[in-house]
Amino acid sequence: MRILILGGDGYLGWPTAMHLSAKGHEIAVADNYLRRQLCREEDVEPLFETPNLIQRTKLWKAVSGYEINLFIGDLTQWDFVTEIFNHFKPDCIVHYAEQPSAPYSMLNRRAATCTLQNNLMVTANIIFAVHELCPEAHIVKLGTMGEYGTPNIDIEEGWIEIDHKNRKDTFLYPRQAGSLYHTTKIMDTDLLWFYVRMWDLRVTDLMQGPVYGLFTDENINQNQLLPFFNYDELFGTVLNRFVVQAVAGYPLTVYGKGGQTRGYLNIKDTLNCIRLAIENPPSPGKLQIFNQFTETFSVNELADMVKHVGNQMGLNVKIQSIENPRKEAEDHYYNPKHTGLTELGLEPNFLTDTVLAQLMEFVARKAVSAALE
Ligand code: USQ
Repeated sequence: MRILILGGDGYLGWPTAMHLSAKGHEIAVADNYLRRQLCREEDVEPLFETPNLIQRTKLWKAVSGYEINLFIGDLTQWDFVTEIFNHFKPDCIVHYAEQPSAPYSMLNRRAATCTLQNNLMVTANIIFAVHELCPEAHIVKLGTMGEYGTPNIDIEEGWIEIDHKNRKDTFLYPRQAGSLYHTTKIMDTDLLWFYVRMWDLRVTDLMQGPVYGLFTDENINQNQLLPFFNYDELFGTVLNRFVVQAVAGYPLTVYGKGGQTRGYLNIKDTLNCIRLAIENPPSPGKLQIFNQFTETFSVNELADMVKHVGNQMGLNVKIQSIENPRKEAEDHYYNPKHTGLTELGLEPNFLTDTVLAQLMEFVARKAVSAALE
């Protein structure tokens, strides 16, 4: 298949590009380096430098023999989008091209409008480009479990049947986000669902939880091909952050009571989920939704696991509850369904002590080499 990956420079975009390329698909990536720019502006650089996309695609060619097509530009610009679609003619579009940080989106007006403008304009441009230029193509959109929030009832997989005054109908499961970033993902879902109904698009919306890890089958022993690894309070997701804190001898920053529970997954499983979604497109006029995570943990549980593994490695890991910088429930019911991707064949890579130890050892080696530079 010809697969276009939007946001192909990102934490998930680049590993996805290599994974699908290794499976023999024809891949193109598009990116404007927004994430790199925002990290520089906020002075929150990742743990180690990563090559740019020109360098990454060359390295991948040298390692695998596969070519990845490259488009550098801004997907909020219609001319750039049509240039890519006319040139590459995708069968499938994987849409990661969004400002991905909840705390960044809440920083100030500028960060808020950047998130709104970027996320919604890219989604709108992709919808119009598919409709006008390749109406048969399948859009695989990265949504987030955070669209559902933390309701006091079970979370269904995208849809809920409502029985009201003796009549029944099926609706999108109620959404109630806890950040502007998550709200843009709800708006994306609404836009996609609207145009699925209007134009018979084929869309899969993946409600993903926080991802952890660095290693995939394609970057093993290839440090230059690793994704970004942010550990700061804006772009670092919680487990990656705790791993770096443990290695650095910094107390693990549990926000508030630490009962915040989310559905987590290993980066390897993100790639498998995306591949499974691509291999199982919905029919035209259908919005397919999967909840994309493999196991749930509270922040306290994650901190305890990192402390346990860190202490086994000889680190003296401490946990510290700090005032929660976010407005969120710290103690809540959480029971989301997630059977769709398993039924398609997902075999989860669970969070074990070995997986954590591998990540912590890698981060420790990076810290030593940085100290020697
Ligand atoms: N947390 C801490 N201490 C920290 C950092 C985070 O207790 O030092 C807590 C947060 O308050 C939150 C939980 O850990 O309750 C998860 O936070 P996170 O930063 O790992 O994840 P989040 O901001 O929710 O966003 C991440 C990705 C986002 C994705 C989302 C999936 O950045 O792109 O959509 O995970 S979900 O959380 O299911 O909405």
